[in-house]
Amino acid sequence: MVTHTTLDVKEQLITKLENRTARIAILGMGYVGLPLATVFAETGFEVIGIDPHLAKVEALNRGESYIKDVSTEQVKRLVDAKKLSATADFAAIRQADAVSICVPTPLRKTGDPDLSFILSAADELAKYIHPGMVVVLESTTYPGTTRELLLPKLTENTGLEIGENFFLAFSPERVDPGRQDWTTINTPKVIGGITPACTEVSATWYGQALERVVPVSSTEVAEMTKLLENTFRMINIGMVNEMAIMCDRLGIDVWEVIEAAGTKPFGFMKFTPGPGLGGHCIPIDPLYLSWKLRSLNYTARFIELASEINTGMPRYVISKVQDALNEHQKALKGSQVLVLGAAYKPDIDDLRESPALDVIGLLHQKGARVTYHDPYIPHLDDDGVEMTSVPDLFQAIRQADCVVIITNHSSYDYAAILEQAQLIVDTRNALGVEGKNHSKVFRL
Ligand code: SAJ
Repeated sequence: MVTHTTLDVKEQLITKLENRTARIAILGMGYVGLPLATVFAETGFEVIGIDPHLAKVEALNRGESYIKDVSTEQVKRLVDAKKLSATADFAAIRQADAVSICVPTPLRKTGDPDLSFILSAADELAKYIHPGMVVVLESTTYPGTTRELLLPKLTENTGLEIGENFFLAFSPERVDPGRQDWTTINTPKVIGGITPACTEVSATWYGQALERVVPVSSTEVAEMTKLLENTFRMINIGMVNEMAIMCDRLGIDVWEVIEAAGTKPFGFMKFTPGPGLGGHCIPIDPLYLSWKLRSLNYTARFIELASEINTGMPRYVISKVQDALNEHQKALKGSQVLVLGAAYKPDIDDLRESPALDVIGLLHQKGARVTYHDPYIPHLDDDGVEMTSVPDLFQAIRQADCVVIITNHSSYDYAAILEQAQLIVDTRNALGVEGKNHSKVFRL
């Protein structure tokens, strides 16, 4: 029931959001939270970033960025203008009017969703939450999380009444790390509330900073929208990986097939095969959906099949390396293999779920002598095996019995690599036409 006071609460909050006097708190200052904080701060809001990692808090308060997509110049300017600050103390929520939760939603070792970050953020929020607040969850999760987990934690024992003096919504992040053309500001933002008033308040908030907000009817629709987006990518990548395996059996060049199919101006979207599926989103988010459906006695067959194919790609790459070495009468065991590129995709410095780690692990298991090079990843720890990127790339290339291109960073001189390597397995078609039909190049 909307009473005179609750109408005031909602209207007062909307007014503060519209005149940007509302104070913003962002929980989790990672690759989603920091860009979002800067976007709100740039439009005049006073933003406080809350993160348990003191190193991040201190860096931000020194005016330094640790996220490639956010410049230190921008952070310094916003911190100096007192529009952005950071703290590890969740009590700062007490002063906030609007809170965005941007914490990780990884998988446990068992493959089940790990909601511990969302739950601990909710527990902290429940301590300091007050009437007249709007909370938006951005972390990718299964449909129902906001209503079934977050809502009870934020309304039980707090006396808050959802949609009347407290507003809760879900808005999926759509950050594509490293992308310059589509950013937090200009990427349309889907947002769905627990109640229509929740949608109205949260859409008003985000609409003050983002170019386009797309309100939907519920938090479940917003949660499912994100899962459709990422499941779409995972399944199509899995399909094209299986295409690569089938073309190999048929003796057909899958890269030429994909290029040709890509000339279709409608009804086709190009994906390319690779050594596996990396990143903290695409390989993981769809498994939140299949996990939820299993609890409802339904098997999400497309997701499970795509996941099986994608996770099998590193082993398929190893078989290609063995075949390539075999052409040089060499066994994989004892051969020197150089892995080129470790990040999960080109031109970024992120190792999370990178297939390079699986390929390196499998090469070690097979007894190969493994080195790696990645201009963005100076060191890596592969299940306890500490490795350092080789200091002299072309010396390592010349010394390698086989070079495996796993991540096609644009900074590599592929012509020189082709010239100086003895043998190359190219899992990304990085060598392009020069690599096609070249006697020392094997491709997926
Ligand atoms: N990959 C392929 N073949 C392809 C495309 C990608 O093997 O045709 C691999 C990549 O090498 C990488 C993985 O899949 O290992 C994921 O790649 P991605 O391009 O989906 O990149 P992410 O995970 O960094 O970012 C994605 C966003 N990417 C794009 O939309 C292009 C988007 O799906 C989400 O906004 C974001 O995840 C997220 O945060 O969910």
